[in-house]
Parts: sequence; structure tokens; C-alpha cells
Amino acid sequence: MTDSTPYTPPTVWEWEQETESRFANINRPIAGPTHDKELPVGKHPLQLYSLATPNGVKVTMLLEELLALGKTGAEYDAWLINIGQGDQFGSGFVDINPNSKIPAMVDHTTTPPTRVFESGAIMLYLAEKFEAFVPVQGSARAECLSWLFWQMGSAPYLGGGFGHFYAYAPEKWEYPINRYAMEVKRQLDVLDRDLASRRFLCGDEYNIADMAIYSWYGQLVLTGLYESKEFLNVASYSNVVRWATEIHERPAVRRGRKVNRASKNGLKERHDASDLEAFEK
Ligand SMILES: N[C@@H](CCC(=O)N[C@@H](CS)C(=O)NCC(=O)O)C(=O)O
Repeated sequence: MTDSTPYTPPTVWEWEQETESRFANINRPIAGPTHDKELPVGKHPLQLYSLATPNGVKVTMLLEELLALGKTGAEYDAWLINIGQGDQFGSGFVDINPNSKIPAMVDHTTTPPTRVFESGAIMLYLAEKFEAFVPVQGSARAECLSWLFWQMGSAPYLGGGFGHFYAYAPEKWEYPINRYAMEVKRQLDVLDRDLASRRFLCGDEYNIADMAIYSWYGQLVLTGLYESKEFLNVASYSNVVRWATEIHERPAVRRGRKVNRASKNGLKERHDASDLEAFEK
């Protein structure tokens, strides 16, 4: 139950433009660009436009894993899209992602260049292009894609649902916090039961499903997205913690997490491996 005044929806919803909220630049009920802005293009075949949120990090993790495997064609330029400042509504970004959300990528090895948006689609595109981190056929592939799409369907309840109401909404309302905490704990239990008998989500092989799910649920249990570790009692999901810790410590994952950070001392753009080395010092 909430103690706020009950809301009676009007017959037709209308947009009351926010001015105060931290999301005033982001929240709007229409798509399309708000301003003209071309995207920069660097020297590498792959151009990534992103930010180090869980949805962004899963792609930089994969690119760094591919490079660590010796796939030199996976060299990339990573450009910062600062969603708090509305960069996702620039015309160049909307051209490569009509949905105006990071991450988005352009592959310049094809003619014409190939745009890819939605993090799951980008991961699958890269894994197939470089023939790594996705099983090629049969039940192993079905299992990997099942978990990959599980992440795409589940994480909005964690970020847009639980994270929004627990950390970002103007007030703490019991009803939505209960609703989404219950769902996120159910999701953690789904993962915990799978990982009780498996080293990685699909078995012995680490693949794009682990990367995608680690970026949300692994970071949730280890670093505490939304400062909710205690509230959600994440330590009780011991199999998830064990699996997340193993992934968290992989050198490529450590590198991937550092790319496209908008914070003052963060690595905003990555154009060469040496950018990261310099940053790591
Ligand atoms: N399903 C999308 C979700 C992407 C997404 O929600 N990105 C957020 C940052 S984590 C964003 O760009 N938000 C900006 C906005 O909503 O305007 C994906 O996996 O790529």
C-alpha cells in the first residue's frame, strides 16, 4: 500500500513537460532527433557510440574479449554518448539507432556500412562475425540465445522498474518498490539455481550470455547497482556471487568496464589499446 493520494487517470494522457527532474532531458513521449549533430568516425572498422552503463559495458567487454583472443579485426573506436545531456537525440545517433538509446555500433567493413542497435543484437553480430563466444549450432546455441534474450527481457524490471523506484523516483513508494524488488529477487533466484550446477550460465563455456547477464546481475551483486545490496540481500545468491566474481576479474572485463565513462576522471573515449593502458596506470 502507498500513502499517496490515489490517481485517477484522465481520459486521454497528455505530456506535462518536466523541468526539475534529473531526467528532464531524457523523458519525452516522442521519438526522433532534437538537434543536428553528425557522429565522429575514427580509424578502426568498428565504431561504437556508447556509455559505461550495464547496457554499454556488455559490448565493450565483448570487444575487449575478442581482442584478447587475437581477433584484431575487433579493434574499435568508442565514442561517448552522454545520455544525461541528450546526445542520444542528435541526428547522427538517431540515424544509427532510431530508438535513441546506447549502445549503437557501425561496422565500416561492409558496403554500405552496417548499423546495429540493441545491445543483444550487437553482441550476437560481433560473436557471429568473429566466430567466438557463441555456440554455432544445436542445443548449445539454443541455450546461449535463451539466456541472452532472458537478459534483454528481464533487465528492464531491474533497471527501469526496481532501480527507478528504489533510487531515482522523487519519493519512495512502497507499492512499486515491493513489486519490483520481488521480481528482481525472483530473477536472481532463477540465475542462482542455474549456476548451482554450472560454472557458467550455459555450462562449461563462457559466452555472450554470461557477459550480458554479468553486466546487469553480476554488477548488481558485486558492486551494488542502486546501492541495494543489503536491501535485496544479494549475498544470499551465493552461486551468482561466485560466477560474477570469476567474470569480474577477467582482464578483458576489467578493461571493458572502463570504456566510455562520463565521470570526471573516466576514460571517455577509447581509440587504441594504449588509451586503456595509460588510463590503468
Ligand atoms: N534494450 C536496449 C536498452 C538500452 C538502454 O536502455 N540504454 C539506456 C542507457 S542504459 C539509454 O540509452 N537511455 C537513454 C534514454 O532513455 O534516453 C539495449 O539493450 O540496448
